[in-house]
Amino acid sequence: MNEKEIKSTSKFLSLVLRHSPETIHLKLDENGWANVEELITKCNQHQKKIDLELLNIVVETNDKKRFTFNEDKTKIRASQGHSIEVELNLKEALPLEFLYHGTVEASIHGIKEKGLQKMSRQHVHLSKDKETAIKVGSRRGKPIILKVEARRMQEAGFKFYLSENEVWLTDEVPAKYIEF
Ligand code: HQG
Repeated sequence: MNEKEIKSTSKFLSLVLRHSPETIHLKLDENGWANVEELITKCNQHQKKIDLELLNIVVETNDKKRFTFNEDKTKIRASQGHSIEVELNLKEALPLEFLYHGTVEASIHGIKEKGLQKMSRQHVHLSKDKETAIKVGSRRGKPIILKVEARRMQEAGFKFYLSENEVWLTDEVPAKYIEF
């Protein structure tokens, strides 16, 4: 099992568990869970070679803990990042004073105008520290880090959720709570 295989499997799982399960004719339940046996079978039928051992390694070693098994390991889902509608039963949580968002220059104009929006995902994603936000922004180019006044938003009635893998999620961030 090499790094490359693990990473490509993680990417493939992100695709089918967050965005388009139909690519491999997989069905997720309303909470985003896929049946593990069905997932393995359907991946293999669609030219993505995978077995339980590889799946276990991907779940356990994933840098962001993107995927979780249920208790008896019969089901698996992505902890956040979905574009398809799923009910994750996220826990509402009390954010720190500030949270961070990594983005790039091309998005700044739109963010100043409309605040941070979900775009194609189910939530706006925020990070608890700048380092993580830099990584998120770097996926698109030279990162720009925005500081979000999370506590003040929360006091004004906005809700925050913490995913199982510790990503902060919210519905939107109006521009007035963002330090550019
Ligand atoms: C931008 C990865 C213009 C926003 C990461 C971002 C994260 C706007 C892009 C997770 C805007 C959306 C999510 C507005 C927001 N006008 N642009 N009003 N509001 N944007 O990928 O936060 O590795 O959907 O700044 O680590 O980049 O996949 O969101 O650049 O946790 O597990 O629109 O995905 O996790 O991009 O990333 P995304 P994101 P994984």
